[in-house]
Amino acid sequence: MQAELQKILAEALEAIAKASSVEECEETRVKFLGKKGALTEILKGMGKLSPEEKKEIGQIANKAKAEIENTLNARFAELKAAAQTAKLAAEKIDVTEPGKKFELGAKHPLTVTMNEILNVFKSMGYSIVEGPEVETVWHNFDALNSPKNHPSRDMTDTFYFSEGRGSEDMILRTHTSPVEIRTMLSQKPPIKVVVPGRCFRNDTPDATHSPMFHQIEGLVVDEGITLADLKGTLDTFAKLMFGPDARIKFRPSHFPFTEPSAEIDVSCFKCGGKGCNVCKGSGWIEILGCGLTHPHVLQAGGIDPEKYSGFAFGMGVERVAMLKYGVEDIRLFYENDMRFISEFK
Ligand code: 2NM
Repeated sequence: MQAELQKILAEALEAIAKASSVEECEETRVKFLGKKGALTEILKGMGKLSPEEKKEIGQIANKAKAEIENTLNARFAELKAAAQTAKLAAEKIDVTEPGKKFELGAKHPLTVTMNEILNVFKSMGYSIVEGPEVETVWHNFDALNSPKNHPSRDMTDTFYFSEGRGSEDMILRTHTSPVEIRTMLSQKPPIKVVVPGRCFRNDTPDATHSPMFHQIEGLVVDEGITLADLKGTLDTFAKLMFGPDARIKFRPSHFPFTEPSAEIDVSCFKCGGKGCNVCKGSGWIEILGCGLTHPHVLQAGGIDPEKYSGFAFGMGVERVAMLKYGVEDIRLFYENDMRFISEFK
């Protein structure tokens, strides 16, 4: 038994010395000291021995066990330290390497333009409101005094969600005006709001058309609102947006939702009115449509047109941005090409 113990000890020490990883070291521990390990098996057989032999063999066995344990622990520590050293070496960072260059993003030119327009109206005391892009035919057309046979209602112009054209049918809004209807229905005058948002028209894309584009519309409703308020407001807007020398000109026009209606030209911000490539030689640039809110529209919004009057206006954000930045093709706004977007940093 003594010889057997010596043999196990020698084998164990050799196995420990050979163990080249923490895992192998653990396997060795189980093999010799585990519940079914070689040394454990030997000690189980000691019951059959005489008391003297028990004492003698027990001492040898305990010594062998202690030696195996100590050697194992030392080897464990050694291997763990080696593993840690290897890990640190693998993770070593050369702090003198040049850093990765992170390109700073840029605000989209449409966002910049939209915020500029909105900030001008905010400075004049307007609230910003938003509403759904999916609308009912009623909010988008009927409530806005649009004739039942108006071509803008056609499937060739408007995105319908169904075959029907009834007031309850759903479409993608063609302008942000339905939000003004919702505002009138939920707020009492005085109302003074600007409404930014996406609009959708079934247009074939080209340099100046996109089936999705952005509008900003405004609506003011109160007692005694006149065309003079509209003119003063838009003149102030033009000067704050395009500079103190900007002038505006009203051209009669027609919209179903306003009466009278006008289109506004602003003196060319590039040439100041002399004529250039931006204004195509005329000195003027068309920037928005406007008018006094039609009594039918006020009525649809639950507002008494005998007591109240209002004005409204609308402009295309893409158009303003194209003029301002000299962008020649509207489609560039939607391609997310960083070379284009970075030009506006
Ligand atoms: C325009 C031109 C003229 C307009 C009308 C309304 C509403 F809903 F209040 F009646 N909002 N915006 C309007 C008027 C829009 O865009 C060219």
